[in-house]
Amino acid sequence: MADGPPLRPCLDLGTALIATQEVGAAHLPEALTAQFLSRLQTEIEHLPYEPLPDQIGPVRQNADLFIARGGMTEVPAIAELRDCLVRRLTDDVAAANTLTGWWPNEAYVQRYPPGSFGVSPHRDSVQFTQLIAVFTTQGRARFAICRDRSGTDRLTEWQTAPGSLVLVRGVVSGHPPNRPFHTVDGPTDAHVPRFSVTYRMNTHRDT
Ligand SMILES: O=C(O)CCC(=O)C(=O)O
Repeated sequence: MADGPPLRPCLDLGTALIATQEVGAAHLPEALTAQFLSRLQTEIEHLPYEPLPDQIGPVRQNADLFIARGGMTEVPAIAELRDCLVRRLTDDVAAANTLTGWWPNEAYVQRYPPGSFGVSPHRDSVQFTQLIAVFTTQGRARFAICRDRSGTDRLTEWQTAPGSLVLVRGVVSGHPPNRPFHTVDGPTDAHVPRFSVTYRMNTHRDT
């Protein structure tokens, strides 16, 4: 049962959302409350993960994946965080009128073992609309916005850590597509796997 809000009450989602829309991405180092972070990590620790394919087109990746969809009833902390994130974006944030109807119907839970190289530079698919929200729940890794797929020119780079949130711009209806190339390195710490939970609204699905 819930015993505290997932997101820190003082979180400045407004500034982060405007930055995401203007420059493509934003980083909030401390987004989750400590209590909720612990609950979320416990929930995702032993999900039935499947290894991601090593390569999809030009994108190389080294992680395990579990996807929760629709009502997400099997993962109540993930569902609760989704509700809270959407509520905070729509109630608290003036710029949220540009996020009309954003309802993430998918949560991608990724586990990066120590020694993984992460995910090479890529853009999220066009079916993921408006916003992509990436929470780190355990471990640390460099997350970078890149000029192009080569990844040689990192425009912005952050250290993700437990409780942090990265927002990435998705496709916005009526605007030219300008999804940023981004990449995440493998876990920074040699013995600690990294876990992330990424919320996406997949327009190719009904729920
Ligand atoms: O695990 C992450 O930090 C996000 C990885 C990513 O960019 C993706 O799955 O598209």
